[in-house]
Amino acid sequence: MRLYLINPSNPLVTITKVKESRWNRYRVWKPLNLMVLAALTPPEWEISIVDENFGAPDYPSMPRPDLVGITAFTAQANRAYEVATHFRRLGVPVVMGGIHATMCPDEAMKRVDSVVTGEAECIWPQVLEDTRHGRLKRRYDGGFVEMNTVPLARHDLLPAGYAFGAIQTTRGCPLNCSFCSVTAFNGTCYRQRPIPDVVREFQSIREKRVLVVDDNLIGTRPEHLTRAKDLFRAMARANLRKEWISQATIHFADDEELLVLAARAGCKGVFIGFESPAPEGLMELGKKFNLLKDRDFRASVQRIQRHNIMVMGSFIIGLDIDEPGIGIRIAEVASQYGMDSLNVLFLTPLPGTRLWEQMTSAGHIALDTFPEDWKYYTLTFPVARHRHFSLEGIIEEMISCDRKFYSKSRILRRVWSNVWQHRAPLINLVGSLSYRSNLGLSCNTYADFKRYSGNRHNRKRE
Ligand code: B12
Ligand code: SF4
Repeated sequence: MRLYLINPSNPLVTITKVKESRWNRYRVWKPLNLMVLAALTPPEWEISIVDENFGAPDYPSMPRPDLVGITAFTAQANRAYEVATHFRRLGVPVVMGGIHATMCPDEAMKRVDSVVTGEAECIWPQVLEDTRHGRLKRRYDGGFVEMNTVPLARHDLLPAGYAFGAIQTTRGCPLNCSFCSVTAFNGTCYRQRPIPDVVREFQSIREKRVLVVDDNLIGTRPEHLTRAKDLFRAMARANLRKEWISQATIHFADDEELLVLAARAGCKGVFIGFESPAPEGLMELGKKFNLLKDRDFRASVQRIQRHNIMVMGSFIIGLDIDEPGIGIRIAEVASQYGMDSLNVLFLTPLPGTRLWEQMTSAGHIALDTFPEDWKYYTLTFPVARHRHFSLEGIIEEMISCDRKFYSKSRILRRVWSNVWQHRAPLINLVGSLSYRSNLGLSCNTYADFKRYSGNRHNRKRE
């Protein structure tokens, strides 16, 4: 039995434009979900994982599979349906799972043979068994699984050539920020994998550098912090010789012992969602926990960096409280905080989030012809109408922000301080060059986007 597991690409995502900018190839991340599905698949299946981010293969010239499994973020949904159509024409059953299928199962069911919602660990073996017996159901629900059922992913199945390996140690987040899908998708309960599983899986990763994909590595409660420390101790004891980056909240800065242990375990960087330079912005996004009284963000960033850990911050543009000039303001604030890198995204209503509910009921979504418009839900296009900005205005804010933060002089200054403070200067340099070279690409893509969507943005918001 032959199984293809496919990660569809979205050509609008700049990191997939490897030909246009060679720096991007270092930013193509492994599709961990497909490596997990492969690990759940019994040995009678011959598995090929296809990651279209390195270029779509010539499917007609490939041997006919018995089953195709496709994953998709919302932004990949269109391409997922194209690939599904190809295989269904050949009579090959297609199963779709992952976040988009979970949030929009009815849409997906019209375009594939079977939809798996939720997490796959307990349900995937049944899907395969049903396929073997020709009784594939239209829909399965995997729900939220116990973390000791998460297998060691099949890291051996993807070719070399990725800059980073990938691993997951926790799922779920109780904080439910308005724009984020994680709480709706992985639940409010913060679930942790057994530490020995994580250590064993780390040992099976061949890349020296690893992305720990957890949404919130340290959780929210004292017992979560204790577990994170235990994990870091176990990783250091195992002498993994890996350098890894992950995502956490700003509270990562608040516990000196945690920072010492993380650095010892190989932590080289954390992505932190700062989201807005204004407290009112954090309130609007429901990210109140960033509002710790008297929080000095610059001092927090420095506390993390003292352990040779980079701080890669993200902000959102297009909140109701944002006014013209917000782009430059974010670039300035990010520099004041001393962040090593900056990722700014447009406020985007993703299906299943609280923001989606708010914006659909208020009629603020401009790009709402689905599934066609999903390809613009990369968070790098303004798909909604924003209170204080025209379409052109908000794009200008984004461009001015990136130009300011990624100017040559600022990049040099940051990389120099990384060298001086022993904080992964190479990762910072490659990331910055990739951002900088994508600025030109983004401007062309924005021009196409304005032509595509212009009229739909013109309707005024109250
Ligand atoms: C790592 C990651 C990335 C990596 C991508 C890695 C990859 N897969 O290629 C990078 C950094 C590149 C990335 C980019 C983006 N990401 Co991202 N990312 C994540 C993150 C943090 C973890 C995903 C992961 O690996 N999880 C571990 C695996 C094991 O879990 P899983 O994917 O959920 O898979 C399980 C089930 O879903 C299911 N399943 C999945 N696929 C399939 C397929 C079949 C056939 C079946 C049966 C089951 C199944 O089984 C798996 C095991 O239980 C998630 C947050 C999250 N909690 O999901 C956000 C998340 C998926 N990203 C998100 C977004 C928005 C993006 C971007 C569009 C925007 C951005 N700038 O961040 C880009 C665009 C990417 C693109 N190419 O289009 C959103 C997606 C929301 C949505 N509705 O699409 C999420 C949920 C974060 C959020 N805050 O809301 N991302
Ligand atoms: S943005 Fe981060 S903290 Fe907020 S709900 Fe999502 S994962 Fe949790």
